[in-house]
Amino acid sequence: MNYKLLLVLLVCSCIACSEKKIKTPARPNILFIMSDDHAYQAISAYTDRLTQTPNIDRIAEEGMIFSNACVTNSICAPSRAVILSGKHSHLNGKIDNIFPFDTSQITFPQLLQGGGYQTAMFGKLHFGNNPKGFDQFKILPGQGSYYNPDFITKDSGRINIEGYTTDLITDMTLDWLKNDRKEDDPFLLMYLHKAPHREWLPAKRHYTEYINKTFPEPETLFDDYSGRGRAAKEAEMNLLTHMNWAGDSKIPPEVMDELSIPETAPWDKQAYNRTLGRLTPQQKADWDKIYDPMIAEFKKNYATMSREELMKWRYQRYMQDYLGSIAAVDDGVGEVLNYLEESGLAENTIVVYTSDQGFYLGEHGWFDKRFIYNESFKTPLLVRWPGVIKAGSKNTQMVQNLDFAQTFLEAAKIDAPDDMQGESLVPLFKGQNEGFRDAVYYHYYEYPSVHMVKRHYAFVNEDYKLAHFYYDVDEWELYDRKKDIHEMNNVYDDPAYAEIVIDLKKKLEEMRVFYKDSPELDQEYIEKYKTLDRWDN
Ligand code: SGN
Ligand code: CA
Repeated sequence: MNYKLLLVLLVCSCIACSEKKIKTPARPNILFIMSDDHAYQAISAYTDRLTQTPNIDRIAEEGMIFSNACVTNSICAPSRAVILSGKHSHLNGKIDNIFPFDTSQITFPQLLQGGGYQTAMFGKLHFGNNPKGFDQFKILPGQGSYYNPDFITKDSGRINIEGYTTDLITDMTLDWLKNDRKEDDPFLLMYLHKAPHREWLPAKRHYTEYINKTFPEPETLFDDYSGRGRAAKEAEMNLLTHMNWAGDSKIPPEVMDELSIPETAPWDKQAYNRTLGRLTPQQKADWDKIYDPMIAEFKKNYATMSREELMKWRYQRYMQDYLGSIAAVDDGVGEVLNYLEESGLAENTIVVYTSDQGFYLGEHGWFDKRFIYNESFKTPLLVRWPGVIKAGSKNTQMVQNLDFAQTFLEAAKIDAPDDMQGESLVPLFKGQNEGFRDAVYYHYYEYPSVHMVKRHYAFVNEDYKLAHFYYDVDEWELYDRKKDIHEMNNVYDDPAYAEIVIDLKKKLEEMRVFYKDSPELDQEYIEKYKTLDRWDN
């Protein structure tokens, strides 16, 4: 080989080398997967009591599962605002589902975009306006629909697509990864499911399996709320008395009339027509084929069913559709994870699976969320980051949705603004837990509203939960988390806890000051809420 040829070969291989380098970005990609109302009780990586989610579980098997992840305000749009802004609701201003998000404030996707990330969002946002900081987005208007949904798109305005929403959001996500993503820049991809939000319509491929299943009941299904204050007693989220017969349990309005079943809410029948009314004739025929036998059976038995039997029946019906809706989410997560692997992207991609909050799956006789009690306060969190997180690790720290912004900014090597209020989880990913917070702050506002969960703020550490319910009550609740895992007994007035109450009240006050919350702000938000002539979400 002569020298000239050798030189040419060397130069060529150097170019190839540097090209290869450019193609593997030093900063990680971020795939943020969030579903809506997905309870940790319905992820088999947490418990396989109710269902199997093999694909979501893969993230924990190859990464880290957080058993004490929680939210700051257990409701949809406020949770999303906390995630994007890295600030508590009282500072980012999105305290409820009603008033729109203030888009003049900085969110972490804007910072990533400005810092060289490609950004895309597909699915549910629920802000009342479009997201800033995204190169591409297709979002559902408001709550979105399970079938044949409308999407608000960045490029083509409002469009309607025929199909099952969970699958459509997965397809959009895959399509962006395969066809729109530029190879050389790291990305932030937000893949946001509407499922398993009410009214829980599964995909056709899952109808038969789930409608024929029977699920174990929670221990507290028949809770009478006697150990707690007015907030739990007056909430409207009981499976028997507040869940819609038509909209939720899928008993058609004409069958309700035939059986003289009154609507549980004034929009009970309307909810059925709104959701199932969207199906094409073929989709409706497919639905009826599987749901009709269930309805016929119910018609036969209804007159002789006791309240207890009806409660049990409603729980099963609820779980069949709720868990059935999750099955398609799990399928979609599997498809996206597979693509990351096939394409070689998995190596340098942080994958997060979480929900905008937890959900009651019959615990305390409830569905929905909002409360500080465990099932809605906690949220699933599973994170995979090859090379940083050890496969199969478990973390018990009290992490919050407040922490995502600073976590992603640290991973992307971009400075977080000083006024963000979370803590980066990157050290936790590396197994370094020292110095992480040992208590969290919580504040729920949307009242009076659907489900009638009263306003409350709270201090929570590993051992206790102290909550103050206010506005039309002035009640305190204290739960001993180690002794009363189901939170059935408020021990605030128990003399044995007198010292603890004094100590925790002080801590709660300090925490309110630390996070810049105050009675004045509480009042300001109450006054703002009063300007509404109706609440709507
Ligand atoms: C709708 C639901 C409620 C739910 C809120 C908020 N009713 O109003 O059950 O609590 O959304 O949910 S429905 O009959 O319209 O489905 S959130 O996830 O967006 O906060
Ligand atoms: Ca939600």
